[in-house]
Amino acid sequence: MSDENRNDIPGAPTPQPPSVDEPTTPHEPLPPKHDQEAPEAVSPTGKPTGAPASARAQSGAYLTTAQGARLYETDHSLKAGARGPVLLQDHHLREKITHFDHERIPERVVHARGAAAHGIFRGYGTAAKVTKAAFLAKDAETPVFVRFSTVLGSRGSSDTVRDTRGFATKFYTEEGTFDLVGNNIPVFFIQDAIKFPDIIHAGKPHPDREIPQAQSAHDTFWDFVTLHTEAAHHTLWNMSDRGIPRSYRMMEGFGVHTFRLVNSEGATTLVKFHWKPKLGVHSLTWEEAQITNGMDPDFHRRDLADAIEAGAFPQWELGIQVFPDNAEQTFEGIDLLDPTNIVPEELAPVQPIGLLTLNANPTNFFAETEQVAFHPGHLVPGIDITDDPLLTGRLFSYLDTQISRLGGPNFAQIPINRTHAPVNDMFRDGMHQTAVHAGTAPYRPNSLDGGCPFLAGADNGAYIEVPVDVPAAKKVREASESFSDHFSQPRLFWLSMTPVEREHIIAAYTFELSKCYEQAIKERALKVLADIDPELCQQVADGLGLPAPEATVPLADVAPSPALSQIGRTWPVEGRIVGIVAGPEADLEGVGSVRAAVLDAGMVPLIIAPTGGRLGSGKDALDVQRTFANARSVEFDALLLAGTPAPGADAYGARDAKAGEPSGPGAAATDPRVVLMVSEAFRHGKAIGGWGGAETALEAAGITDTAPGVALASDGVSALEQVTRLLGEHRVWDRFPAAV
Ligand code: HDD
Repeated sequence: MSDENRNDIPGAPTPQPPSVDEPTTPHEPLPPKHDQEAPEAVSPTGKPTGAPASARAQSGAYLTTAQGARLYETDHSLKAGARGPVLLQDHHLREKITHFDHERIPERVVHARGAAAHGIFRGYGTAAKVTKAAFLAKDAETPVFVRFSTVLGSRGSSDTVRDTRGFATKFYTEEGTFDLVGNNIPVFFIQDAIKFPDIIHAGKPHPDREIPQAQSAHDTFWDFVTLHTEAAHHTLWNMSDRGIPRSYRMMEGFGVHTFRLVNSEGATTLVKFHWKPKLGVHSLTWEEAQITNGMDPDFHRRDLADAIEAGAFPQWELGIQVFPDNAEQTFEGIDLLDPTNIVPEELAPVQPIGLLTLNANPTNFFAETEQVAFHPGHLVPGIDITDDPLLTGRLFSYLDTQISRLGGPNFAQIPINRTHAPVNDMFRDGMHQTAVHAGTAPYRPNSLDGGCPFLAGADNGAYIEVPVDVPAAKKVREASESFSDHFSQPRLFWLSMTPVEREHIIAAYTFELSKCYEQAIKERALKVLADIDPELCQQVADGLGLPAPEATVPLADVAPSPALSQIGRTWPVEGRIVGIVAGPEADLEGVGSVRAAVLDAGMVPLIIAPTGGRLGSGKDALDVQRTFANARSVEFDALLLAGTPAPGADAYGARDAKAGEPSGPGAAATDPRVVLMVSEAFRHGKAIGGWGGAETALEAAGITDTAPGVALASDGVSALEQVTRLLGEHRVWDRFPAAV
């Protein structure tokens, strides 16, 4: 604010010392950008949801108190003289500090760290035979909000830890909100919700020192999962590459439980929900995950937000596996009520029923990502539950936890949690009530408010539970006998893995168990592995330096399910990050053309140069996005080593090399940071292309130009063509097994 304007405010004393000038003169805020409006005022499709504009957080150009009184100063407390004591009567000071003191709310007891996005779900209409859910109808479009998360870590923990990932979707349907609260792993550690506090206490940091953070590599976790062998299947998935996804955009999602669908005739079907990512299912290597933890703890959060901001909207197909709703609730001998079981896709194919597109980042992390409250009991007509004892416990837990996390029973009124269907619930008052309810008769029946609200029937969209038979039985604290096979399904998963994936699993078990202090826990873990597969057990035992025990159960004769492997298919490369390494005398024309070609292929080019700024001059100058000092190989899906225009030119910054002794024959011409980047990229199975002198960097890293996945060409664009083909398979799998 200029001094001239300040004098316009009647009675405002000249602040002491003078305030910093406002960067602009006061004016009314610009109309909110589409995605800056409160989510209840406009959905991501741009459809107004009927909420008043006054519900928006900010209005007016002037800084005010919470009561709307305009402020002339906010940088100095009210004092008795510039050097005197601060006065208690300073309401603005007290209000500002008090509000700040209460800014944090309890983090989620599990899934505390997450990232989310808005999007749209479009039904294909293919599920019409099995469900009457209106949002699944052909071309029906429903706004959604999806939150991805890790399970064990605190809010501030790292993204790329080994853990299960949450995949929770809120569908704001016209028939009420449907929440599909799933994970990226299709099975769960326990079969009964009563054990949830136990598994989480075991997985969270030890209660004495509160370490380790966001890790399963510690005694209590392995103590629990080896004492409860029903956890063997989920644990094996965690130790596989699924435990360290490359990106939230490249994860499958699973509803885990079996759900019951109801069609318009009242006929029921059992289903399992699957999310299939358009970009394929891909993972980090363990070494990449560890380096990323330090280099960019927000790696997955940033990746999701950047992709959406760049317009590379991630997509998933929703699919269902369909099973007859029989009295036994089994399919091909697999108990559908046991959440430690999958049904192989070869036995029941996943049938696509709709498409999810995430197309808008949250405007405010706290208001949306932090305050969103999911619940597996938020169902719509056409979708019902089964008697899975894990699901039943969840139906209690989620509402209960929100009451303490969000401070009372009115969290459904928080904008991100508001349903897009009309609400008339007769719930009144309570902490943080923001509605002004009219009428005098919040009870039913009543004759004072005209009898309103009325009950709906099936004809006008009431949610009516399916009247399924409940078998006559004795009250017992027991599991069904069919829940007692804990090893056939982990064996099925193990046998479905390719040799590279098995190597990674062995390395993960060996790493995690070697972090345990208790010998008895390691030995017990080996016994569990022996009952899954003797080869797996032997290899982990070798790594731990322990004898491999014999199996205690007959090994199940199960057919592998190739659909469980992540390797062997090709996928779109959209959104992949290609690092272009350019030395001090790089072929700038070539760098410019390859950069354009990367963009044309729908990928993201990042130029890595010795220093920041621009490469070249004039209109063809290129911005540098990363420097040799701040780039690390884990950021890139592939590397392109730019050539030099003349032989013998300074290809990769030899003159800037400061640290480390060069090691290879080409080392004299290569900055050691480039050598590290290239050798890490190679070790992690990444495609490496290059032209005109690129071999010097390869030589320096001890890599021959005939190694698998190395594409040297006469120009950058030809090298990129080969790299793009390699990227479709995610990694150069021929380079494995390697110790990563
Ligand atoms: Fe849970 C959060 C997924 C079992 C109790 N769970 C939570 C979230 C996801 C899942 C994705 C984070 C939602 C968000 O982003 O806000 N949980 C699962 C899956 C399970 C599962 C796929 C098994 C199939 N959960 C489970 C059990 C219980 C809970 C058995 C308790 C008996 N889960 C909770 C919770 C959380 C939660 C304590 C913490 C924060 C929240 O609910 O909102 O209620």
